[in-house]
Amino acid sequence: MGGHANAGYHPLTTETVVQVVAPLNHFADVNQLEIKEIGDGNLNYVFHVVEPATGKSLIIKQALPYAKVVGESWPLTLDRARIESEALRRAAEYVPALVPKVHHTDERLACTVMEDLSDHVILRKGLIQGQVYPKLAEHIATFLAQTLFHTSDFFLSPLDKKEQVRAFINPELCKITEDLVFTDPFFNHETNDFPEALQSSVEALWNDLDLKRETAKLKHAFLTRAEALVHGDLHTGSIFVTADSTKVIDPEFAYYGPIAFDIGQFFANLALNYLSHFHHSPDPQQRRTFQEYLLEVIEETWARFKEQFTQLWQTKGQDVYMRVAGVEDDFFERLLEDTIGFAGCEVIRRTIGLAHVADLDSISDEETQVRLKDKALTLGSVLIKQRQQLTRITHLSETIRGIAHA
Ligand code: SR1
Ligand code: MG
Repeated sequence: MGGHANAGYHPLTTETVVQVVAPLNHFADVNQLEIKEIGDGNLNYVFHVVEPATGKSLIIKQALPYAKVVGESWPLTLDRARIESEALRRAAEYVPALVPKVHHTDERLACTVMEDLSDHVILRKGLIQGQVYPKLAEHIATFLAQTLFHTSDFFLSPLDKKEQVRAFINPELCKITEDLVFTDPFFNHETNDFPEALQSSVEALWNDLDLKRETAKLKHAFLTRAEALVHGDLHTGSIFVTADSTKVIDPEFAYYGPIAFDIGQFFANLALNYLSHFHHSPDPQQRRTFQEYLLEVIEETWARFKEQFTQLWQTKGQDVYMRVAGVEDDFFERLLEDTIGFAGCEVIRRTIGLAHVADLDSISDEETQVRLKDKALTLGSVLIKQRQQLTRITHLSETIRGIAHA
């Protein structure tokens, strides 16, 4: 990333954010704004801008030229801000209610001005607290089916599709996933991070050649299979919720990749939350009910996704082979297998890789945390190695339940 690419860029501050919002004429008086930096993610600044007199507000998200989680020693392309803006706009063509509205994109400053979702909470936080979101499965299934189908070869002409692949080339962010999800956790790599008490389980994983052989296939699919514009980081921290609203945020990792990747990441994060409730829900009955709700979300998301995708396939499918008997069944069969495999990789990397999840890391009792992380490693490994035998979505929920309660 040379100096030229960043010409005119400077990190925003609570003082300079006003220069971005003033030309938008969104607020009555830009001299009366309350501005706070509220970003708690790994990579970016997030400014919350409120005008108390009118109650109007906006979010300004700015990419930094490095990964905030590590510091300036990890340079990172600013182009991810363009990718995120474009991916949100693309999703809004099909599911406007399920993404934040983008008001403005400033490529020079690598920032996006978007709808403020402060009335929502991050799904991960809500799930840790044991909150039930009755519309979650329906909304995420719709988001997945609509965005993935309409950006794929099933819908786009081959020429348009290649144009889209070109527009969403995202090599640096993909490299993060290639390393952090598919490679480093499976080797003794310095980016890994796990408690000492997990050392023998982690070493067993590193020495499991069947596991590595299967993970290599999943990594190869991530590297090569440009099926659709995937969100690329669809964990429960990339989803904002209320009781009746769901908004998918943060598609800076978007690129043309395997359809199963988004679905797998979502399911993996629900599975990790499932495990964490052995700590977060001390009452056994309450815990059981909530854990079963999480499995229902997985099953309902898959069923509704399949239903919607099938309907799109039958009504809008462009390729002549989509009418050939068995082609659709073959597609869904492979999709579920890959979904489960990708879910396994995500479970393992969130447990022993660089970027963890609060669901497990917030467990104060170290012994409990290690015990649950150990189960997570078993689960991830089984999902990767046995994905070909898990041919129904209920096999996935049974596996999560079985390993968690073993
Ligand atoms: C250095 S970035 C670490 C992780 O945060 C992002 O949200 C992605 O999940 C990435 O793997
Ligand atoms: Mg993110």
